Amino acid sequence: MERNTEGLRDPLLGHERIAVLGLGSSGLAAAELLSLFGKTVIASDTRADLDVEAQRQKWAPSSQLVLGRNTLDGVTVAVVSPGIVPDSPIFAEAKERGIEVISELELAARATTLPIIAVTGTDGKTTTTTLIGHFLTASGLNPHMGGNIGTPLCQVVLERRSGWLVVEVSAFQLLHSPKFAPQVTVATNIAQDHMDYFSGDWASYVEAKRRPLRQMREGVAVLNLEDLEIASWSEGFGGEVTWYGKGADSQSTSGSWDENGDVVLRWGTTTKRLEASSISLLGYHNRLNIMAAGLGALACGAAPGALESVRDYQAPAHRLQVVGTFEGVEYIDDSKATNPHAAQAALQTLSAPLILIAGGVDKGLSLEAWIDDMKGHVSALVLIGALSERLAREARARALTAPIHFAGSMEDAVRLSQELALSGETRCVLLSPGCSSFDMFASYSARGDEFQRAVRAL
Ligand code: UMA
Repeated sequence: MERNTEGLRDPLLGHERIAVLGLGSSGLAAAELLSLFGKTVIASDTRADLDVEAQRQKWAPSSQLVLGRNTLDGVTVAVVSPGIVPDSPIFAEAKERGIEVISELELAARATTLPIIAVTGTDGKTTTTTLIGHFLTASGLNPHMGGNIGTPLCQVVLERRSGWLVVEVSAFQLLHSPKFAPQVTVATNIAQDHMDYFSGDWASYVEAKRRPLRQMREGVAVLNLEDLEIASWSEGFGGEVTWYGKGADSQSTSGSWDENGDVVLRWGTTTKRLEASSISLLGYHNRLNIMAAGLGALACGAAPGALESVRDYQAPAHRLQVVGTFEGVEYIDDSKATNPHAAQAALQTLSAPLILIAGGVDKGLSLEAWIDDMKGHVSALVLIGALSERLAREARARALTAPIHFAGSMEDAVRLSQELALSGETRCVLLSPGCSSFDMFASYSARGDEFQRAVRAL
């Protein structure tokens, strides 16, 4: 593993004292990267009880650690963690003092000399990112995945000095990324999400998601033709656009679309058909992800034949993951559905009827379209978490006739769902919460793990 500056460039030339705000995985990786260039890091976190002694050993000796508050003392640039909300007073203070604020993502992109393919959008990012990684690996192109998917990009950049960086980018990261301009950007779709973080400012959320395309002067944009918002992003784009989805077959020389469950990809003079029988991922939304990833990988130079490796691609956990069948009832874990749009895709993919376990953090999003999709699909609704009361109220107001139940824990929700299934006709229980998990769990994966544990304990 590399730990020198070879193959990297100073991301903040001329700046010597840099604040790192927030010491989660992003902040710690940023502090280490800055230290490699001899910068004095003023690292701070609002948590007073944080233990970062082990990581601190990797920082430049002149660095300082401040716990219990964030500080900008004596710095010219601040590297900010994605979890710090835009209306935090620290941003107003930075502005007043003329301190440049950049994301950890931006810092990493400035430091690396490797080509980047970024995946932006609301849903499908992680599946698309891992599929691109899978296709590039099958092509021998040495991809390294990072960003919102889990490993901070600064850490990837510290450890890898050749190959492609395949990066899932979030709106939180892009908000403070004024120069981030990948070689290839894939945009999946735009739906309501994170309105709590953006204080209801929809335009800021969409603009953050669009940012890589606004800033690219050249390169390739892979855009979803079926999403009206994304389709409009080709306007003013400086590079080459390739489309996927319905209608893409009649567009330009490159594109991807569905033909009776097969995914067809055209790239210049080559046409590649991925047979439906070779695709294990469920649902049309996942075929869109395959189209997006296939075109993205081709834009990075993957061999068309490498796309056949879709045959042995395994979806990441907690995305329409079949846990098993117990006493004739099938249990499906879709804990990654952290907004209503993602939960709608699950309902549209699976056969009705099903018992739906839903709820979690109230992100201030519209629930109407999701509730409408529940009609005819859901035979009973089992609600958990903070959104329960509002979801039940709005479901009744929109005339959802399925009975609504409340559960205090995942274990109770699973047990109740089993009773409902065994006393009726429904043979499928789906966890697809439509909300983030932080009211009851550490993450969506902890929530999914808890669901799977409860199911296996039945
Ligand atoms: N903190 C402050 N000041 C504040 C607020 C927080 O100092 O005002 C501190 C907290 O006390 C904590 C640290 O900042 O110690 C947390 O930072 P963080 O929340 O940014 O967490 P990281 O560990 O750096 O994780 C981040 C992403 N987290 C968020 O966007 C909230 C991870 O995405 C990402 O995987 C990781 O960087 C690596 O790139 C998670 C996520 O939930 C999975 N993303 C959202 C989503 O997918 O919906 C966007």
